[in-house]
Amino acid sequence: MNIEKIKSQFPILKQKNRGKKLIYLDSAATSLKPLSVIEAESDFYKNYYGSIHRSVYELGEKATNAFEGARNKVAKFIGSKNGSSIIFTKGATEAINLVADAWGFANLTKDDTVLITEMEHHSNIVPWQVITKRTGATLDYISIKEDGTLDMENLKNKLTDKVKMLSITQASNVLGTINPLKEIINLAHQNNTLVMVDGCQSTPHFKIDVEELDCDFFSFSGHKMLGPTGVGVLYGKQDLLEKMEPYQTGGGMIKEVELQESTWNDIPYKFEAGSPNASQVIGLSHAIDFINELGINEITNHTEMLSDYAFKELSKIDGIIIYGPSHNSISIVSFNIDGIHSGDISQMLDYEGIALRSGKHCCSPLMSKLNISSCLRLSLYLYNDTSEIDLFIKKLNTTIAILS
Ligand code: 7TS
Repeated sequence: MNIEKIKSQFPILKQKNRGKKLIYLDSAATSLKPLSVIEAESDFYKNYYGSIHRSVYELGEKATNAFEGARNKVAKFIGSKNGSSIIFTKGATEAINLVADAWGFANLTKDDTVLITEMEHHSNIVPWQVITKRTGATLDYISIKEDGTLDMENLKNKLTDKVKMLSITQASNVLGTINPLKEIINLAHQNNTLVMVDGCQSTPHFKIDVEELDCDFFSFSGHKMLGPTGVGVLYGKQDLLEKMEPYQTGGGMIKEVELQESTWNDIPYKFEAGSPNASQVIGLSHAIDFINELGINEITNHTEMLSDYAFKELSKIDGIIIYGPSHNSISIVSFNIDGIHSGDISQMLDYEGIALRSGKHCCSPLMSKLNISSCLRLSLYLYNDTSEIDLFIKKLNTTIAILS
């Protein structure tokens, strides 16, 4: 990949951070946006803006075509045969809440268990806490091992006939661990357990094929994969979505409305109440074009190479503690420096132009498991190169020398 050419397509990389050249190392929180995505949103507002799904006039028709075209593009991108399995939400968080609420409320009882893992983001913990409390069901956690991978023996032991749902991240936003989903989903299905996948960190980095995985639900956010904020996706198997009650109600999601009763629209519209986030959805469709043009496998190779390099260089630092497996394809490396608070380091690096995150990364249970209160996280994407890692390591070493 020609990284210089790629960089030139991200206008924000021309900005400075605290007066220094911006080195952006926080893509797991949110990715930067290429000009094509920024312009796609503005083009929609300038040239064919109209209310979608409800207008006969030409502008509205063009807008509706772009919106529905985006749905089909997303379906293809994640290997779904049917556009009607793709529900647009405002993000992965809303997608998981949708399933926890709409599926969970109708299907969970006090005798049931929802299983998640110790490496989940709060977005895949709290919705399940709330719905298990409301229904009287139990929420249980699969352990992780010392090396930051999932304890498969523990998973097998916990997968009892009480477990109705297993909700699991495909890739950890702190450890970088990639979970063996195919095997996990097979085990769950043999046990009649449904599987919801949080694909937030995996979708930007490697090829997703929901049909091949055979997951029941899959969610991700547009803003982590070059798309706009305010758009995410829930994929669901058609038979499950058809049986589920709506999550939110109002315009667009109904067939008939009478004074006391209403009937629901077909999927996916049943789950898209209100005027949709059309500009964001159109922006996401252009983000997918950008990724497809580069090639998702090329992106995987590049970010895998970057994280291998970062691991190698970081490992040379005295007093560093790195969390998670020493290799991953999503370019995440989390660490602490013995005796120095992670927040102090990220603050000092900020003054060197380097943007990276420190904190709990919305994974408090994982922090407790690792016995730490916070850590630093380096996360890289297709616009990063090894020279940025070199500069980061150099500045990190200076920072450590000052703070030690
Ligand atoms: N799941 C995972 C694995 C995530 O990393 C995130 C966001 C979410 C769910 C929620 O996504 P949202 O777009 O709905 O907010 N992760 C992060 C992060 O690691 N730093 O900031 C946000």
